[in-house]
Amino acid sequence: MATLDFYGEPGSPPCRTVKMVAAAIGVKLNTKFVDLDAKEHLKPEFLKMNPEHTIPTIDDNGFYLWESRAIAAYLVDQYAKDDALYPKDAKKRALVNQRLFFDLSTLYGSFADYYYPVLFYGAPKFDPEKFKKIEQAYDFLNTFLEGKEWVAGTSMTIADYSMVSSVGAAEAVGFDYKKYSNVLAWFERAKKAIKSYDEIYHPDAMVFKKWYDDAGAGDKK
Ligand SMILES: N[C@@H](CCC(=O)N[C@@H](CS)C(=O)NCC(=O)O)C(=O)O
Repeated sequence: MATLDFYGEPGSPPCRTVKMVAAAIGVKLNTKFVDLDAKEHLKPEFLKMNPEHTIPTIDDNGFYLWESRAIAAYLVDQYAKDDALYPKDAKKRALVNQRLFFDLSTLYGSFADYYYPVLFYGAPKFDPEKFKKIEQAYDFLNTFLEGKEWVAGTSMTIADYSMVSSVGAAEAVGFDYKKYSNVLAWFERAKKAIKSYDEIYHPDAMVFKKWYDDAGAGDKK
């Protein structure tokens, strides 16, 4: 079984994507806990690997890579027994890429933009204008999923894994994704299909919820 070093911490939604994809394709992650509170990600040894100082980061025998979606794509290209999770066919792959970039910039992007100032950077209140962007993103995703089982194409791909992390983070802090009926049906389907869900996903999502509670975020709307 392929093994590589994985730098991350429980609670981080993008770290979850990498852990779930690795589990799905049988890559073993040698996990190295990075304590963001202790600023371990700003230490010179970490910056040498990833000057952008983000987790998840992997070290595959001296090959350093960060950005969860790029890591997921690399793991499938390099180690999966087939290309099901990240098709090589140009059009199929283009659709997966579109959804991954949508997730990065819009679905997870709008979520982070609204929640993170309060959760992590001491903002006293949430900005309601930013909340509208999350709702718009979920409207888009709901539309993409109309009549579809998976977010890109006819089977599960890394775009589903990435968006399960994003929607799961939203679920953990009480965002009402259930009012988007296609998103709700897909999320339930995806959670069942991800074999590592109970082992990886759920405990990590609870850590994320604790961050929300610790920041007293419920009172800042
Ligand atoms: N788009 C990136 C986001 C990575 C990210 O921002 N990770 C956070 C933890 S969830 C982090 O490392 N924050 C520390 C920092 O940016 O200095 C990904 O998907 O990997």
